[in-house]
Amino acid sequence: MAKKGDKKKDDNRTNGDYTAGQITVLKGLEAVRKRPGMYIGSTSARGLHHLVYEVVDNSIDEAMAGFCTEIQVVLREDGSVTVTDDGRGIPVDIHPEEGVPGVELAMTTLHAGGKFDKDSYKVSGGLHGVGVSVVNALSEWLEVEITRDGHRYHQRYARGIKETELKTLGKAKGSGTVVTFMPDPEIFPERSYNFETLNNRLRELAFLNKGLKIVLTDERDGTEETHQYEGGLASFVEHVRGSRQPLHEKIIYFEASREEADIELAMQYDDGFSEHTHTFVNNINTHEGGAHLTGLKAALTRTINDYGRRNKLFKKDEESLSGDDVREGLTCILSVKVMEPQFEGQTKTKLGNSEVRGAVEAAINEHLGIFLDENPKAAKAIIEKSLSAARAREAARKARDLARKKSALEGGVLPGKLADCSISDPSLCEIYLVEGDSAGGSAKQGRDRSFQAILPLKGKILNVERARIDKILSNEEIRAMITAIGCGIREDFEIEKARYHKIIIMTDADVDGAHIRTLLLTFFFRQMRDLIEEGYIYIAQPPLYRVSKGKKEYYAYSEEERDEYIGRLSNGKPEGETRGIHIQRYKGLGEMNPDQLWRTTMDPEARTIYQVTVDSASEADLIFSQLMGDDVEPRRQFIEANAKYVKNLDV
Ligand code: 0RA
Repeated sequence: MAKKGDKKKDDNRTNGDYTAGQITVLKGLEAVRKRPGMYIGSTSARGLHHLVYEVVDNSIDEAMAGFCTEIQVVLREDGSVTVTDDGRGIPVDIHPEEGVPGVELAMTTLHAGGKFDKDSYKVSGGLHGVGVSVVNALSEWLEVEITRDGHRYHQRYARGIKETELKTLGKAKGSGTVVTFMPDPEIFPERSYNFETLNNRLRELAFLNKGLKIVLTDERDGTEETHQYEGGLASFVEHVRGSRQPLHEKIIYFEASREEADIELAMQYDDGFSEHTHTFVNNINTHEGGAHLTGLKAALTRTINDYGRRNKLFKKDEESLSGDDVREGLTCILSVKVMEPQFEGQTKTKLGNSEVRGAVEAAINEHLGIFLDENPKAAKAIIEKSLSAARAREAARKARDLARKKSALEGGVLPGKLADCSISDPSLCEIYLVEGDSAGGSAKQGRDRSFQAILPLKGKILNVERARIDKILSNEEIRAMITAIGCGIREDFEIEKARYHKIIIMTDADVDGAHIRTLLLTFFFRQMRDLIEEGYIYIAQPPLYRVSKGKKEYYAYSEEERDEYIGRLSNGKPEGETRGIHIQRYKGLGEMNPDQLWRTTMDPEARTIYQVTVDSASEADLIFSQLMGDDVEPRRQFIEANAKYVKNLDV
């Protein structure tokens, strides 16, 4: 370890004489550069965006501690990103044991992050909490500017190693931190930031941190968005609810501070049939739920049943509402902040702290109870809605039992239209959901039947967004899909039973095709969300053009590609000499023969398929509601805008 005042040794560093402390630092950062995926998940676009979240998380921590009111994120034209906050500023004083400024420790020591001063934070967010040193290690260069104690300071690093000492730039008022970093091209093959992806997460962070102002500026095109919500989660619920019709005007909202956790909840019922619950722990979306969600569900069921019973709103004494009944048509956001969260589950998004369950349950029992007592009209509407859900559920149960008897939903009998594959290891198997019987026929002929199954779907499938579960299950196309995939839906969903680990949606490259694709994605998102989270859902990309001359032929998946092939076939000769080149535009899959369909869209060696991912579950929730809800206009606009650009459907 370098000792305080060990100036001479420090100077020697440039001569290759490293101190033990510096060697540890270098080894740590080397490890990050060697295996970036271990620290930021991947070096794809996702990992690239993760860098921004990691830096922003430090500023959010400062906001949660009550010292920061505004965060600014700027995407620079040169590809770098600047994150500015008005917090206390990263400490610059010399660390007593390490002998270097606090900021340098934070920037070069793994896991030190902002948490090297444990006393200054009650709770801390952070996606994986790996800290800003990881961003530093993975940046071609990084500059930090700190204002505090009446001065401005600056330091620069390259690939995690300091390039300059911490210097004073002069006197300055106020306080705050500015971090600018350039993602390293040696690490990230793709370095283009997506404004919407960042904007969705920053909006979410603003909702989750009431009053905090977050500005995102894109200097590449001048776009700017500001997020600041005095309503906190109540604003979040309003946002996620979108245009669904509320059952009661006032959003149920409370904040409670308990020993086990700080709790914030907002909820509102609408006249729809889906549930839209999103839970967070220390600003992290807990997709897999956990203790806080268990507490929430228990409290809702208990409090609403209690209220109904006390106020004689149930017809018979024995009538009672199940958890699913009281959550139908509910938009609900729960955010808890926990001192030492334990994240469990496959994706580490399940809260394990069992003590939080009781705290959440008690707080919701209390506050929801008060709301219902004070708002009898809303309470009555909620109870009636839940009772009608209960009746529908009973009808669905009967329908399902009937279907079971016909063994349609049980494994046993697969749908007649399914051309199944011959091998049985799901991890090697794929199913193509194909629009239309004619394309389905070509796909059946063109496929590799050992591992590819084909299920043709005819016409438009049911819009699950506007249907109740009994109606969904009575739809033949949907039943065929559920049976073929094999893992059931919703409460009965078991991912282990999935018969294929790739479910590939293959539709025409036109507006109808886009509509069907959206319907299918809505179905998976609402009924089998884990399939999306597991990365099982894909979208096939059929070619848009065939460019040929004599025996030579190319398939183009975009207009640019088409033009490139035309150029290739004309050997760079001028326009006039392109005679003999034939260009066919495919309007539907049906225009390709089985062999062409195989070579362009189904052959794993040649095809392009997009994996459907969800960056922000709450935003995806909103998009699907908007797309598939009662309003026709947003759906039409979205489908038209995205018909050609399948990629954008990766919500
Ligand atoms: C530790 C202690 C203190 C501030 C910070 C960390 C801090 C870190 C970051 C990272 C980005 N922005 C930040 N702002 C603050 C405060 C020490 C004190 O003043 O008592």
